Amino acid sequence: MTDTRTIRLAQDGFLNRHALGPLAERVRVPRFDPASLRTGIVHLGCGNFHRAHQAVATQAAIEVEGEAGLRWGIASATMRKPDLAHQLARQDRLFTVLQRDAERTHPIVIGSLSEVIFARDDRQGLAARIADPQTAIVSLTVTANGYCLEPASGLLDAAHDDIRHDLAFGRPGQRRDTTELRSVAGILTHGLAQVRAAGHRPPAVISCDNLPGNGAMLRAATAAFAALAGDDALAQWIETQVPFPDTMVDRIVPPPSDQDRTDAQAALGGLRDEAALSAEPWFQWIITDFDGPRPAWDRVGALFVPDVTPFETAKLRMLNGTHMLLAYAGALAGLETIADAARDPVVGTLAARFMLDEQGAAIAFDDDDRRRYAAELMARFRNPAIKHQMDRIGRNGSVKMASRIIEPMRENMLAGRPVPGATLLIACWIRWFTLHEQDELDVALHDPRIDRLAAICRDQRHDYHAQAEAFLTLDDVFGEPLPDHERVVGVVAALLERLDDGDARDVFRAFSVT
Ligand code: CS2
Repeated sequence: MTDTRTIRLAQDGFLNRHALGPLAERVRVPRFDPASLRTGIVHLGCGNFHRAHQAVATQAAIEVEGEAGLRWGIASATMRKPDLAHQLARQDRLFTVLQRDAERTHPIVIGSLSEVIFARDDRQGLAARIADPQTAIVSLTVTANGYCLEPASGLLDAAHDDIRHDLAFGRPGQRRDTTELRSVAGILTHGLAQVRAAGHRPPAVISCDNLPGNGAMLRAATAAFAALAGDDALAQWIETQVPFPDTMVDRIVPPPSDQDRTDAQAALGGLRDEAALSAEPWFQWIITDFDGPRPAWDRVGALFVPDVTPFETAKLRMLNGTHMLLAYAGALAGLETIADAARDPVVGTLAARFMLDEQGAAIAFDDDDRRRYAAELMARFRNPAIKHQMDRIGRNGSVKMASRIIEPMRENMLAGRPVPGATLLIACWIRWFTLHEQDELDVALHDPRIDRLAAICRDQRHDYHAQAEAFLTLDDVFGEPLPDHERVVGVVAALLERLDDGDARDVFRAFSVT
């Protein structure tokens, strides 16, 4: 029996490292002493996904390596969440991941963070941390939006406020105090400039965000920043000397809830964990093989391959793209979570068909693999223990649309395949802005282009054709016009009218009957 009194004696009643000994009897804890970790990884974006994905895999990798693994502690930085950084510090950087499915919840305490940093309070500065010779890896989870790219082209958006701010900051590598830097490209460039000046081996920079060719894209963005900052030699060194492997990352991690905190407290014998979060059991991490030291991730489920592209394309289109349809259509049908939508006979059927027939149509998998992957994905979406709200998955649609929806849609059209699901998805997305504009949307709507997009719906209030035309010609979002542009505009306009006139479910039903 665990002595819960011993556990409760712990500081403030929060999870902390002195409690790990007694806790080991009731819950899975790190099999090393977190206080003995040294930092080998600097992570930008200490969000939920990072904590339930790379932090978990790194913990397992440290465990299999034993003593040698202790060099792989993660210094994890948040740019926007001081409260999370303070709370994690209060808990000795420990937190619980509750792995959940319909049958059971499996808690595991994670202790692989050697430091937690709130970027703006950090005296050392992220660029200097990147330049530390002990830093062998810089990883990132900043969301697609966090890279300051133009969505349709995937190139650095030089007009973005944060990029302009960082370009005005001074020549990369020359200023020591870099805490004012705001953008990923700025922080990386300044850090890498210091590495180059010191003559050290550069760290591998590993993007773990859902973007096609995420490594190549980040390399190009960082080199572009260096060139814009006037240092062509640095740009070229970044292009040729710094490894930027592509990755495919996959684990569904909803925002933490009260239920997570309550369940963690029960699992921890009464200790509180304000940083607890839940995740599905599925874990996947596929990384382009690169030169250079790394934790033993390959021994704990990560896969190093010569080319990530087929996995990444399948995941982005079939998982992330279908996620968007479930969110946009599901919310219009009055459903609350992604699991509700995936389980719904009308919306779920529509999504499954869209995933297989449209999003999966051009994937380099054979038919059996494609079907198996699609069935697994739908089963994961239906996991009732993962309560993912529509606004989380629907947010930043203008950033996600190009790679997840428009690219496969364009390929399907060029190959003569029908695209009813993609057209419906676009109509549902536009409808979110119309309803938002009329104060009738039941979910929160976040998008960096919200003002521009909502204005279209306001200005063209009942002219569905004009709305569809204005959205579909946003070239920073959609790129080149679609092959059959006029016809698509007509179909989207007709759908908008039907969505406005009647019950969204009736509109969707027409798409889900065989
Ligand atoms: C989601 C992803 O928010 C989104 O865009 O589609 O966060 C998704 O849950 C993960 O990529 C799953 O690996």
